[in-house]
This record gives sequence, C-alpha cells and structure tokens, in this order.
Amino acid sequence: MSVFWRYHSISQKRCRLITQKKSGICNARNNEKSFRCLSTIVEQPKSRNTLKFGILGIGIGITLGTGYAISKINEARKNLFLEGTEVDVKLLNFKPNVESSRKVVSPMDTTGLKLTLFQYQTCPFCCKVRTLLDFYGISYDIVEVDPVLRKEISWSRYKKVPILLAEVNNKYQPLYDSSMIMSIIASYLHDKSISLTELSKYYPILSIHDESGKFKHEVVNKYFLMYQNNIPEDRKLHDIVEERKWRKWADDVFVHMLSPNVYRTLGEAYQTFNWFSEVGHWNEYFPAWERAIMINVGAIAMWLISKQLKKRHHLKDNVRQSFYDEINVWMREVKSSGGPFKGGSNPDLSDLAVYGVLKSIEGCEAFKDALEHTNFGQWFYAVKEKVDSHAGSVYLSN
Ligand SMILES: N[C@@H](CCC(=O)N[C@@H](CS)C(=O)NCC(=O)O)C(=O)O
Repeated sequence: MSVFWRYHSISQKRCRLITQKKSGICNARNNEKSFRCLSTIVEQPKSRNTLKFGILGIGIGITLGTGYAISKINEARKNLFLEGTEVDVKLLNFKPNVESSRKVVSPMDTTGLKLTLFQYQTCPFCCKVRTLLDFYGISYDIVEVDPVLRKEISWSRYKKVPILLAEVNNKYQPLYDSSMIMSIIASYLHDKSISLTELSKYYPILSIHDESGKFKHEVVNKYFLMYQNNIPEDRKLHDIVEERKWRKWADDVFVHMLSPNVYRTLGEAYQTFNWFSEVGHWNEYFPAWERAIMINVGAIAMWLISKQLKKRHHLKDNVRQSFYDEINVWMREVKSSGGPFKGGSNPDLSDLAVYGVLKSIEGCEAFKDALEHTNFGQWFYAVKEKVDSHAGSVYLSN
C-alpha cells in the first residue's frame, strides 16, 4: 500500500514536470488539465515498470543461478582431478604471527616438544588432543580460535581445529586431525628418535570422494601407531586392535550424539554457548561485539543444524535415548575388558578419546542427564583423575 502511494505521488510530480516542460507555461489550470490527461497515462508506466523489474529480477536470478551452477561444476571438476592425490602439507619457515591465549606448563615434561594448539576449548576433537597431552604431562601453548571468524588460523589452508603446530628444527610442522595428532604423539613417545615431521609422512592426507560422492580429505592410518617393528612388551595384538576400533567408534559414532543433544532446543543451545563462552574464557580473548556474534550466531545456527545432524546420524526422536544407548555400549566394553578402564588398569587411547568427547560437554544439560540415567560417572571421573594428575608421564622416560 505504502509502496503504491509513493509511486503515485512520484508519478504526480513527474506528471507536473512533464506538463510544465511541454507547455512552457506555469499555469495552474493547464497543470490540472494536463495532470488529468496524464493521470490515466501514469498507470501504464507503473505496469511497464513492474514488467521491467520482473524481467530484471528474472535476469539477475538466472545470472546468479547460472554463476552458482558453473562454480559448482568447476569445483566438482577440480575435485575430480584431485581424486586420489596427496595433500601437500608444507613445513612453515616462520611461526604464524598469532599471540597465544595461554600456556599449559607441566613440570613433568621431558620431551622437549614445543607445541601450539589452535583450538576451540569445547570442540570434542580439541578436547581429545588436550586430554592426550595432559595425560602424558606435555606442555603446550593454546591459541583460542574464534569459531565464527577463524582469523587465528587464516595462515592455514586447513580450516578446522584442532591444528597442532610443532617446532621441528627451527621450522613449524602443522599437524591436522585429532586422531592423527594422538597417533603421532603416542608414536613419538614410543620412539623419540623419529621426529614428528618424519612420523607425519606415515599419515598422508588424501583427497577422495566418499561413498556418498562427497569430496573430502582423508588422513590415512590415523588410528595406527607406528611401532617401527618394536611393539611394547606389555601390549597384546588384541589390545592394539581393540584400541583402534574404539577410537574410530568415538569419531564415527559417539561424537555424533553430541550436537543433537546439546543444541536440542534453542534454550539449550544458548545455555551451551554461554557455557562455551565461560570455559573458553571468551570474555578475555574476544571483544564484546565478537562474543555477541559467536554466541548468537552460534546458538541459532547450531540449533538449526542439529536437526539435520539428528536425521543424518539416525538418532531417535528422543535424542537423549540415543546418547544413553551409546554410552551404555561403551560402558559394556569397559566392563568386558575388566576395567576400570577399557585399557585395563590404565586408560588407553580409546579411553582418552571417549573421555575427551564427553569432556567437551561437561557443563551441558545433556551431560548431567547422562550422569543420572547411565553409569558412566565412575569411569569418567577415574579417567579425569589420571589425566589431571598426568599419570601417563611415567611413559615419558622411554
Ligand atoms: N576429523 C577432524 C574434525 C575436526 C572438526 O570437524 N573440527 C570442527 C570443530 S569441532 C571444525 O573446526 N569445524 C569448522 C568447520 O567445519 O568449518 C578431527 O578429528 O580433528
């Protein structure tokens, strides 16, 4: 209505101007007559303009649609060309110019490793890596990454976290993917004569299309430890295979229980993001405007996305039930291996991986509900005690 009114009053003005120009006389009667004669005409430009705008809109739509389709076709062609090729991970000559947010210093650390972890405090994959480093008592710097703008990792072509940057012979080796990072560090602790850079060659990153045709980067061997023909005497082959299997389960199955549960409702999504902000010390690292974007955009986006994730990973309508079911699957495994851990009397890498995943939601409603409705609490707090006391540091002297 208001749009029409504006159009009409503009048309009246235009009408007067045209009349004045044509007659050359500024005469009220003339104007009125001219307006009357033109007022029928102004309705025609309106429909012509509507048609013009319509055609223009369709034209823009077709152009944008075609542009998008062409860019998708080109991307698909490029990805097809990359199928089966190895991603070239370059050593950096300089450390990226990003200030570390905080340092985790362990007095037990004898590794000499100089590590910087680019992370989100509550990302399950980052929690897995921190759990491993803390368990072994390895010192590291942390760079907290803004999950929306991600400017702290603008130096990297890989745009996910965690990224562990290791100083090796005055250069910087970026290590990607939480499971690969865990395997590389554990392999290094087993035999420190092989550098992290050399070890990383056992974990090539390949460009592939998965079974659904989606293009992705796959880290080969990421669940394998490189024992170099020297399997520790206290490890049986069965334990090694089991450890691999359950680490993979943590990534392929268990982690997918989290988002639909912690972002189940908009209220829960906001509660989750406020807890992320609290434990991630966002008020120390990010200005208020950036924090507001992170919390509001994050909570609304994740609440919406979690509905698709629920479908994609086949969770029950009552998503909590699926979460409890998987926790029970895990606890049965822990029990069957004699406990208190899956690894026996000490946590193995699968204990650390599953613990890391759960740790990432420790302050959420879903975690509290799971404590009440399942019996994982005893195992969880036993692992926590081992991690917080750096119980794995006894292996550093190897
Ligand atoms: N397979 C990777 C997954 C890492 C991952 O998905 N990280 C998420 C944070 S929880 C991320 O950075 N997402 C950013 C994005 O997908 O754009 C790993 O295990 O490290």
